[in-house]
Amino acid sequence: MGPALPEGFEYRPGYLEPDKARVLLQTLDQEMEWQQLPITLFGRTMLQPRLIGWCSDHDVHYRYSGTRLSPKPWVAGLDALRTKLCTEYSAAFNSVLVNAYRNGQDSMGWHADDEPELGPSPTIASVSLGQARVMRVRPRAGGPSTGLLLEHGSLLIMSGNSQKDWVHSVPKSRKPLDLRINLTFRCVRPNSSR
Ligand SMILES: O=C(O)CCC(=O)C(=O)O
Repeated sequence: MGPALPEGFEYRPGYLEPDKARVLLQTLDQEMEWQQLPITLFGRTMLQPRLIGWCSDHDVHYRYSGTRLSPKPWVAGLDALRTKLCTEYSAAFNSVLVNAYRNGQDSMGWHADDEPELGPSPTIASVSLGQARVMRVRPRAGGPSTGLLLEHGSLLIMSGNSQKDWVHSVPKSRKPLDLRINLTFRCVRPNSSR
């Protein structure tokens, strides 16, 4: 067993049956409308090292990473998964932000999902498909990080103070890694970001 996860993080390996998760990965790879967003760091603008996709209910807009994501129809398979997660976690997920890590060079820097339209203590349901990748989690106030391997078909629930007190990242790897698609189901307050 790995190190204990901080309060507010719950990891469920094998949440999706492996073959179903594989089919979903392939469907999303082909059917998602992928985009690569810019990011400005220290005055330099470059492309973020991953692709993103987005699906939401008709009234959900999200300001994310300097971009305004407008409502996009639910891609096959995601709406059913959203419904299952809403029931199991008594949540009102109305959108999913999808990240595609094409290889070991794709990554996500340290951040918290703390956009105002998610509310003060959001519940985020994060489903991983394909290549297992390590997520690192560390206290916002500083201190050592904990690594968590996010495996094919797994579910990570982040709730409570997980975004207020902690930051997380998916670092690059020198190993040759395959495609990983990560789904983060969120409840964005409707009309909050027009
Ligand atoms: O890819 C992951 O597991 C992390 C995704 C993430 O941190 C995010 O979408 O905010």
